[in-house]
Amino acid sequence: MNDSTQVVLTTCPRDCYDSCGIAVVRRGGVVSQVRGDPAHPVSRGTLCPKCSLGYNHEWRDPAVRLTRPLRRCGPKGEGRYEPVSWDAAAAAIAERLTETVARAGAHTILSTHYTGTISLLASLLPMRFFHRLGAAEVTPDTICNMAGHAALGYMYGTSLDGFDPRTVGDAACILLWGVNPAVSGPHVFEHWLQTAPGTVVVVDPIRSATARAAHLHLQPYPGSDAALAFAMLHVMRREGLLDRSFIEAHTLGWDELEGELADCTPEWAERATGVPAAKIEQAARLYARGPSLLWLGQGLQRQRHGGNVMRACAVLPAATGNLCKPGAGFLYLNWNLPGRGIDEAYLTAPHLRKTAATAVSQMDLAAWLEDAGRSQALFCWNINIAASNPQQARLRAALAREDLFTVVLDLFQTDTADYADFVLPAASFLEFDDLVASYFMPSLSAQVKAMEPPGEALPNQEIFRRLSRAMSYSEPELFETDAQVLAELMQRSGLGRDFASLAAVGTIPVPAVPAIQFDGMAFPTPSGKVEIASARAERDGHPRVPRPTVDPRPAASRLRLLSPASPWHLNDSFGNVEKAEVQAGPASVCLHPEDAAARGLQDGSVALLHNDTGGLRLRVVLSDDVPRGVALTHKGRWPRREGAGANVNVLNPGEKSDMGESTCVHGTEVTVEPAGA
Ligand SMILES: Nc1nc2c(c(=O)[nH]1)N[C@H]1C(S)=C(S)[C@@H](COP(=O)(O)OP(=O)(O)OC[C@H]3O[C@@H](n4cnc5c(=O)[nH]c(N)nc54)[C@H](O)[C@@H]3O)O[C@H]1N2
Ligand SMILES: Nc1nc2c(c(=O)[nH]1)N[C@H]1C(S)=C(S)[C@@H](COP(=O)(O)OP(=O)(O)OC[C@H]3O[C@@H](n4cnc5c(=O)[nH]c(N)nc54)[C@H](O)[C@@H]3O)O[C@H]1N2
Ligand SMILES: [Mo]
Repeated sequence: MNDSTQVVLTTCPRDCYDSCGIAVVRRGGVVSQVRGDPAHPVSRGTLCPKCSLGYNHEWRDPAVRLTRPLRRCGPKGEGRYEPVSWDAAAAAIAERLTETVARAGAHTILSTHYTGTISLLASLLPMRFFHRLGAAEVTPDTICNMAGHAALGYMYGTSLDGFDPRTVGDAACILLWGVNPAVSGPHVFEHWLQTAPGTVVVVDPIRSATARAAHLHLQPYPGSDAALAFAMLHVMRREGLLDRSFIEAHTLGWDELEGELADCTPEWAERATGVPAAKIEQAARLYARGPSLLWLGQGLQRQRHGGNVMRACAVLPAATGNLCKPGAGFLYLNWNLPGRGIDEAYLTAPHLRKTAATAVSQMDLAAWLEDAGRSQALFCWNINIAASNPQQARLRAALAREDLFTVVLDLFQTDTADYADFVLPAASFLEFDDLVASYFMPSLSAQVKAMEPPGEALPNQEIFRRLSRAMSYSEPELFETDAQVLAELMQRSGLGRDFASLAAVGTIPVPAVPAIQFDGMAFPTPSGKVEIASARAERDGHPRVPRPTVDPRPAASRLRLLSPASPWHLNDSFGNVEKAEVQAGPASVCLHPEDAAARGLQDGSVALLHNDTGGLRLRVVLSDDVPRGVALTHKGRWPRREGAGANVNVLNPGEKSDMGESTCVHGTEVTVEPAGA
């Protein structure tokens, strides 16, 4: 018997700013523990509690995981299934798809997917199959961050090339706007932000854990950030803190915005945003003096005018010359894959698509799925729409359509899987080789197989190879093995390494030395300048320049409901991890004591939250971490594990923000009252 100890270095591919290095300990050939890699610069030997619980329990428990392909044998939504062989499942799915293409057209087959894993093969290689099929694509980012991408695209030409976090030592000020890394990137928070020498300023309506640890916290009412940004610009202009020569040389349209600033005094902004004028002045001075880093959160842009908010905030670096030098710049997502040597087009093979792609916003998914003319079949992979998408009740009713042929790939029997005609068991990141590109740190990491998948589970990409074979497709791109793709990717990357040599070290920095964002003042916009005024935005029906917008506050009886990231969940992953569930406690809503008292609610009472979209009972927690007028709960619970069979998205109307057909979930409004009323 082999009782030796072996450590496999791998990488966490959850949708998180951290992308932690992991050490998988194997004893006697069996995985005994999944923990942080002590040598990894981000995780430094510990995993966050949620991943540690998940990866050491449910994720490695064959009794909890999906292990065999399943065929539905009861009504949709009920979750009754019988195991079938991979061959039988693939043949039946292929037959139905072929028939659907012939009868209704491939555009009636919808593919919805997101970031259940962000590893490159498991998240991108299946695109080859869907391009070949000609399926409609549910635009992935519309559930998360598309408004911000659109906004930064207008102004800077890209949203994917942020500041290099390794230059933080040069930053005198770090401004975090609508991002809460203490929760959404706990290791980045601990090992990057908390050790940074600069002054930390946080803008968040909630006194979040990140805000509590900051030197200065500005607490605007949700959806009022554009006004706050304009007031900061007003102060900078009044006090001569603008970088006129940078503005002159490298921006377009400043004069169209400047006229607007006169009225945007700190006193005006105090009334509009709730932030004291003195704090606005303090933040403006700190940031303008610089060098300053600006981290624009994904939470920030999930508002009705989220695109405009992002544009307004993104004026700050250009107006103060906090760009193109160490310790300066802004970051949304560092997700420029080609910039890291990854040939994205090779991975996804868009040339396999022969007809124009139909694009569907996640905000419209329920409407599409209830319309048989627009949807005959649905693939869900790397996403749990019955938990994370808006209009939860309407979406579930649509998913229950008997004639909507549905295939779900997941590790677990989720709420979404309960509506599938076929549930296909996916392998977890511990069970196959892949690559991970962090969207915060500029790095490339190996995901290394540490154990066999349970039962007959397979990596996403192998599942689609099997479906390609069953469809009798012949394009060689559809059949390249993982080993071939990894070898080709590494070879094309120009990094001078193969997969094995990357796996030996786990993570490498790419580029090797810290980079300067927009080095050489090269902005990939049509003019080559920072387009504060954007003709492209105007053509798309938006204002030419950002505006000092303030979203109207809810009517007196209503509250704004924010539902950001929870420390015990990673989106809807870990919603079924029992020990995390215990730590998270029952679903709750945080209210300001005065808002609670005005509604006859106390700490521990049960409140009914409702609006035109739905209703949900939550336990009340009182806290002045939330301002008056705002209610706070968290995303990430599995509807099936809640008493009412629903989570917060039963309240989410699925309205679109101003740009990118994207979510404005943090703009949701609810009436809150005692549950008995
Ligand atoms: N109310 C509210 N709702 C929100 C948000 C919010 O702030 N508030 N945030 C939104 C945001 S930002 C996002 S990104 C979405 C995310 O929401 P989801 O996409 O639903 O969440 P995830 O947990 O990332 O992943 C979905 C599924 O992927 C599965 N998975 C993991 N690895 C693999 C794999 O290798 N293969 C396959 N096939 N499946 C795998 C997991 O088991 C999980 O069930 O939620 C959105 N919903
Ligand atoms: N533990 C954990 N980590 C996660 C996730 C998770 O679910 N759990 N999800 C992952 C995913 S998919 C994503 S997209 C990221 C998201 O991570 P973040 O970018 O941090 O986004 P959120 O958690 O949605 O919200 C961050 C903060 O924005 C604030 N906010 C809401 N509305 C406004 C507003 O109008 N103005 C301002 N200034 N602030 C506002 C919220 O109060 C919240 O504290 O996190 C990733 N990491
Ligand atoms: Mo997200």
